[in-house]
Amino acid sequence: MSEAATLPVTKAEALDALRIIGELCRRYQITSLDGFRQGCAEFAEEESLNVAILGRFKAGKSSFLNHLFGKPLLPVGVVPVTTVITVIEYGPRALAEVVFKNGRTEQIPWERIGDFISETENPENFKQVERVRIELPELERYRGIRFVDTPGLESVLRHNTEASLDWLPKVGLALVAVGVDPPLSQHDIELIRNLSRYTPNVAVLLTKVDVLNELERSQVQDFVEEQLARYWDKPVPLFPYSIRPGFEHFRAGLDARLLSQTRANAGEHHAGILRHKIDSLLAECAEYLTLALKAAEVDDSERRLLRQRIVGEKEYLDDTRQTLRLAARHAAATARTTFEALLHRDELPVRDRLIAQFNREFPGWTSSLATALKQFEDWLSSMVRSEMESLSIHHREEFVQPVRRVSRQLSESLQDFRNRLSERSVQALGVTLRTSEMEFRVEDPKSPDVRVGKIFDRNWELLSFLLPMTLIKGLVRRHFERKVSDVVFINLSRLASQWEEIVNASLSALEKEAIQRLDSLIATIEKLTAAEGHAVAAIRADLASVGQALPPNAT
Ligand SMILES: Nc1nc2c(ncn2[C@@H]2O[C@H](COP(=O)(O)OP(=O)(O)OP(=O)(O)O)[C@@H](O)[C@H]2O)c(=O)[nH]1
Ligand SMILES: [Mg+2]
Repeated sequence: MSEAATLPVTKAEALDALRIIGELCRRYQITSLDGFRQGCAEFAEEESLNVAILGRFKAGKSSFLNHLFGKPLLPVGVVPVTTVITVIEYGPRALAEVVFKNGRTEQIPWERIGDFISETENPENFKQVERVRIELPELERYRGIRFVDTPGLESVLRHNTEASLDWLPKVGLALVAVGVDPPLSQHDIELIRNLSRYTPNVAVLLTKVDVLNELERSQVQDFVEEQLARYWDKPVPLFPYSIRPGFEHFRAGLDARLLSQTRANAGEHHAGILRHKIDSLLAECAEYLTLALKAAEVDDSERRLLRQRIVGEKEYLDDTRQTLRLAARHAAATARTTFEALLHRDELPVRDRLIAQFNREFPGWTSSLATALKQFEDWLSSMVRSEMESLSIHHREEFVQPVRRVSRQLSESLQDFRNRLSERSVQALGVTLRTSEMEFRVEDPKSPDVRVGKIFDRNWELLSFLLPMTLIKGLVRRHFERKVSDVVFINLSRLASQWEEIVNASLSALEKEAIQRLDSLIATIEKLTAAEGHAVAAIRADLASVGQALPPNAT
């Protein structure tokens, strides 16, 4: 897995092959390969080779890079930290640049990158950062390779996992960070399997080995090597590592055995990886065409039946669509009551806090009722706004939770559908269809701009000039206190409804996208299985063109 086992391709050859696959995908409506095709095209254009550090959250990925660079560049910590893809490479002068999802870029001092990369400063990537790019002159020795720090997988923070998995098609060399405790999980194995679709160069970085004594270390190393050998024929190189003093020889070993070689042969590696990616893509494209070919070869009378056997009866498809719709709509229907119940728990504490504060402020509002009214209105409006804003931030995770849950449910339902489709295709025609569901791209809901409603109706103002404050102070205080309670209640409802509106818009976008994906997948299979006998020759020619899209391999 470490060596590129295939003949490298040039950029021009790769782009030619991608053009052929693109044309076939358009003709046969194969939309499932869009993400992979785009990843390959971007990789073909890259000048440098990406060395990506991937793996479970808290495995020590960012710490490893800081240690390698000898500089506390990336934020690290005991809770999930990295929330944004960060690309670090050599540049003639120090530079840090934030690239936002809308394409805007902003240069920042490198000491401020934590404001964009870390989960505490940029929770759930609400700043909508696509990636952060850093150039450092001291990385001259790694010129030609580009390090990529990725958000940790498998934590409860799903957006982090999604950001990393979405990035996989662009991977060059992958270093999978595995902490010694636990040493290698099923998820790590799945990650390596998934990565092998995109690169032949995967290595394991066994982190935090300082917490073990020498005997334990060699036991863990043997265990990890044995496990990896169970899954892959070719050895996956293993690099023990520690950032603690006394373990510098591990850095030197990694540098000599992996990074320096990679750097010296970056161009060759790049070409080998590109070949690997395009070979995988061609193989997957060929599966679709083989399905079309087998369908075209059966009798016309059997074809309809065959399509049904693969795609399923109409009722089954309607049920699948209905399941997707219901998941989104059920969450939408219950959002308001859930949010109100959630905020109801804050009503008393907020009210008590404001009334206590009010009782401290009120004695100072002495001049006239008109002024007291104005002072009260300004004070209450600003206090309520700040309370609502902090509640909105504090409960954000709970407000957006239905969106995350539904996104996961829809993804799982669609992946189940794809798996069944592949099983049915194997049963009917002996052809597998390797399709995997891309994560949903619906943007995270943004927090609302908290609005506070009008505090008073204007009748009070008419009275306010007539009544001297000293006479009515007690009355006014009681009235104001009641007003505080009412305003808190009304604005909690308003906040619930603002979040409901935002969350429901996201849920409805998710529902729409899920149905579109299902329909587009069905359309692909229907198109493929509708191929008739007279199309056999053309499909064979297309399959041959897939086989010849790249110059032949040595192996
Ligand atoms: N003992 C020991 N602790 C380490 C080592 N490397 C990292 N750690 C600790 O492991 C914790 C996680 O480190 P990070 O570098 O933030 O891990 P990460 O994989 O980047 O985490 P995410 O960005 O959240 O996915 C921190 O508390 C580090 O101090 C090591 O070599 N030895
Ligand atoms: Mg990190």
